[in-house]
Amino acid sequence: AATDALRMKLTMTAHASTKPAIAMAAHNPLAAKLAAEAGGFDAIWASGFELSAANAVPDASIISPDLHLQNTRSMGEVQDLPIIADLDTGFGNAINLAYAVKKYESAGVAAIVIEDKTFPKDSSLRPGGRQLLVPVEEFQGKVAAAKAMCSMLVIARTEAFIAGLGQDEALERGLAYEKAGADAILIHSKQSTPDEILSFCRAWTGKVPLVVVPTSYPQLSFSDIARLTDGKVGLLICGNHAIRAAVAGMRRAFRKIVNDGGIAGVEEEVASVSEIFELQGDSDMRELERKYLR
Ligand code: SPV
Ligand code: MG
Repeated sequence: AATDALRMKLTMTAHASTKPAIAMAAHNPLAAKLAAEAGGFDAIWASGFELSAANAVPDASIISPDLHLQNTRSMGEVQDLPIIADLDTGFGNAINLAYAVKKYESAGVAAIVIEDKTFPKDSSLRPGGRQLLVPVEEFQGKVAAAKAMCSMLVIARTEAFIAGLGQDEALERGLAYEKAGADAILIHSKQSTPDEILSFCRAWTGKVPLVVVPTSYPQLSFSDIARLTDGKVGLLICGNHAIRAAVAGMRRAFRKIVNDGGIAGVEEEVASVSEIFELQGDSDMRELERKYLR
């Protein structure tokens, strides 16, 4: 059901000059629940960057596949928005991916994103990162394998701009991945202005919607992006704003406690204990206690 809802949202918004679907990043179930509670998001982006950061390791295929799967599944257990799982390069070749997608589908995931870099990957946003792409045919095999083995949406991501290969290569790869069966194409850029992405979107002649992650070019509003790309963007991903908000909030509070030599000064700026009880689903547990504890 979550996959159908996301599919509908993606295809209805793309090509219609309306607001694209918006996904908010999360790195754990609590962040996913807070994103759902915010009310304005259509999906949760189970971000590899966020999960890596939450474990204080680089976003470079270092997190174990088991931890990745378990974290993704638990995000879906505490809130109802569809989960878009960031499978990076697919944990290996097309065969590794073919086995992995079944596990993500069983975990309740609605959509996956796979990217055309070599394994192990490096973060797209890292200055001077090691960005090598696999041959087009090899990645088409990954897209086809994922499509054949599950009914989740398969979003194929090209890192052609990230690898410095230019728009022609990006368009060629996007079209090749659509041909292999991708439901949408994610086009990523780390330029500090949206020019590269806007130009790609305008030149896009494929039929499937586009997906963008405007982390490095945050100037445009969601509706600006929809308008300036002729409605070809069906999904916008806020790539890492949960972990960045968490880090900024903790740093501020920790610094103040150390400087103040006490905890009174942060009372106003941290969540109350009762808010945390509520996020833990405390009232549901009390209800179970009332009914069943004898
Ligand atoms: C992520 O959030 O893990 C992404 C987006 O893949 S980016 O970090 O910009 O590559
Ligand atoms: Mg990622």
